[in-house]
Amino acid sequence: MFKKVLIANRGEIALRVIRACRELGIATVAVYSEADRESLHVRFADDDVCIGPAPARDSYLKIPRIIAAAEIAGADAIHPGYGFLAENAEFAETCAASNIAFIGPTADQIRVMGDKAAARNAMTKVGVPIIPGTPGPMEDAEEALICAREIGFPVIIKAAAGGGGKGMRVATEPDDFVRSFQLARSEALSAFGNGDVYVEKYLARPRHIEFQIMGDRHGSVIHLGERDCSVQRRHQKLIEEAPSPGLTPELRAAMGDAAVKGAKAIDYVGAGTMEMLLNDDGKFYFMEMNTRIQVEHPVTEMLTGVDLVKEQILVAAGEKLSLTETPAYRGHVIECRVNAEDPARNFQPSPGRLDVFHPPGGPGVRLDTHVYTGYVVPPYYDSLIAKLICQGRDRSEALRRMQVALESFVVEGVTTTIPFLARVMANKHFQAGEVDTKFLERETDLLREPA
Ligand code: MV4
Repeated sequence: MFKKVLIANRGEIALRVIRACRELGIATVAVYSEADRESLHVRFADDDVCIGPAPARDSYLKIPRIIAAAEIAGADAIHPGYGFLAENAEFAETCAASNIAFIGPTADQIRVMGDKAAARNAMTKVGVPIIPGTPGPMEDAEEALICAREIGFPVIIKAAAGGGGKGMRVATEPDDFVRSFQLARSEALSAFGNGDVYVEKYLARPRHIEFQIMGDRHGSVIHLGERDCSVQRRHQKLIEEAPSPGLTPELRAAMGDAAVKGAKAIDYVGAGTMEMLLNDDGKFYFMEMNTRIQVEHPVTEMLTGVDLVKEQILVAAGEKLSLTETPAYRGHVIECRVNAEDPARNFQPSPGRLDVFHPPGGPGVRLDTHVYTGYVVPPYYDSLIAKLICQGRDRSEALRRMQVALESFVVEGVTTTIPFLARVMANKHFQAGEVDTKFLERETDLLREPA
């Protein structure tokens, strides 16, 4: 087993990884930017190294500084968390070349899933359904238009190097296709340094359903159920839940089988997520795979009782997964992301001092956070201050627990999304489980405090 793990991250996920290491008896090293000197991850780790100024590009994204910190502190493994370098194949490669275990998949696995066109091909080969579209990237706009007509409008043009909603354009009719295609190509080139784009059928109101995958180096790949992440805004997830209220047992089984088959196709090792779209006609498609632990992983942890971060560490050290099949589900789980943002002002960040931070609690309530009364939310990073996860015997108990928890959650000094989340919980469509990726575009009243 590893002796010392460096956590190449900050905030709540750094604390989450430190906890898992402590349970396993592994020492920890925190890295921090000058803006995070007072952060809990620095205090809770056994060792800490400052890696540069506040902007992430000068600290949390600097590969040589993180590798140097690991060497100085004597870490034999690095956990990347999510965001920052978590899906950077070059970072995974540099770790390996420096004799440091990367707690995650191989660089090749990150690379193939990072190229969304290559990922589609890998899935097609093993019979995992993909959204009808071009077999690969298209260069010529007129040729692409011929394909688009065959696919049928509306279509969506996606950057191969994109993902998570970056570099996408919808073309509703042939007349605006060529212009959209050229724009998508030049945007992809300037955003990712890679102008490859492909074309897909555009689904108007899909649900976003993702399956949690775990694989080990002994050939075992399992899924741990799905999460419904349809409530999003500008590709930022706000609420996640499991099981999805939109799946029948048959659909769940079919999607789970496809997710495992897709991950097995690349001999996937570690924690990963197969993102799928479920169309309103009941058909599902692979969309992309995330090769990291995700923000919403606690939903699955509460649903299954499995510690996913501990499994990641065990698997990276060459051990077998602690379970051989999908575990039983324990009722229903909902997660709300609490951000220091103002929903009425376009979710504008609201950094600053937390004059009061009084968290909720009770049975079935989990709060993953790095903040405390007096903590100053810095303006440099994403504005997540807490993840509130509530479990119940069924959806209505989980939902009620979430409502009570949100009502008793007191944060003063910054504007937070707590009142907005409480309004979503009280929304009749949300309560009925009728959500899709356009939910918030329809229910715009939820963004403002009622008069
Ligand atoms: C789509 C789509 C509809 N049709 N692809 C958004 C994130 C990125 N991973 C892909 N996304 C989408 N791809 C086709 N062919 C709709 C979206 C989409 C979306 C997907 C999941 C959750 C929220 C979303 C919000 C807008 C668009």
